[in-house]
Amino acid sequence: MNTVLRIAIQKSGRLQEDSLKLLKESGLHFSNGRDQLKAQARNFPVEILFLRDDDIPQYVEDKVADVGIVGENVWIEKQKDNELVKRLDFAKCRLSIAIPRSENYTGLSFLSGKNIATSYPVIVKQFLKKNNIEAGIHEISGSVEIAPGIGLADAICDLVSTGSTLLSNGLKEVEVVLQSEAVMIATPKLEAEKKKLLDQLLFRIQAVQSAKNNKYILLNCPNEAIAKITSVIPGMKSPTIMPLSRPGWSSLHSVVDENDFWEKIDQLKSFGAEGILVIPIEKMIA
Ligand code: PRT
Ligand code: ZN
Repeated sequence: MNTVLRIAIQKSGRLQEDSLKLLKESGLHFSNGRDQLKAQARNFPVEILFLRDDDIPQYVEDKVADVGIVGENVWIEKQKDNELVKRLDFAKCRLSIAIPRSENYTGLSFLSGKNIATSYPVIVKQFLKKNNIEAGIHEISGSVEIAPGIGLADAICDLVSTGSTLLSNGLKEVEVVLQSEAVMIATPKLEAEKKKLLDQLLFRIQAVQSAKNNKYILLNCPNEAIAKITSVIPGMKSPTIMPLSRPGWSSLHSVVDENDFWEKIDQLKSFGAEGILVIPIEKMIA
């Protein structure tokens, strides 16, 4: 039988769309119906399993799936025998402690002897232990943010992204316990054939991620500015430079990092660059 790499992703929820997108951008073609439990890629030996995110670390440990995509928060909480193979740069959030806005927060010692409601008892316990704080942990599975309001707990520890849930429940964030994003996990000691497939997939994901973080840039500049401009946007090896029909001018093509994009554009303009075009890159292989 041909080897197939089984990848578990969330069936529905915050991770689902970006997980599917990542696999599709990595060139996997498959159809995903609403109530499907699994899908077979048509052009790559991969099978996709659709599961609840909380179950994914266990399935990966049990080798029902070889690889899974979950929030780092879930991965750490479940403490399963999995390896983190790639950070995926989506579903970014933080796991934070929050208390009623009316309370005066005096630092971590505020939590001593208090009751904290959370869906992440393992992570909270580790955090308290590390900081030498003795506090009660009240595990609840959903709507953690209402716990202080109904007298169930003094504080909560829950995921935060914009902070609006805390705000509308009269809470304030006081400690960040963990920064999280979607991660790819794998069973340790994957058999050689599957490891090869995983490496191919990781290579493609890397190309997709690099492309997202970079832009293709074209500009016109006076020839005497080429050296300065090259020092700002050196590109992958070096920029491509082509003469314009207008004497003394060139067209320069390179790649620029998304993160310092605006700062660099300002520099390029000050060096005399004109007619700057910036174009998205679909895949980028160094
Ligand atoms: O059904 P299943 O068990 O598969 O899904 P789920 O309901 O357990 O998880 P889901 O889909 O809600 O979240 C999946 C993963 O998305 C989480 O494990 C995180 O890794 C990631 N993620 C990113 C978030 C958030 N951002 C987030 N904001 N998960 C949950 N939230 C919730 C949070 O719990 C709180 O209720 O959103 C609210 C806070 O958001 P803000 O924007 O108001 O701060
Ligand atoms: Zn879940």
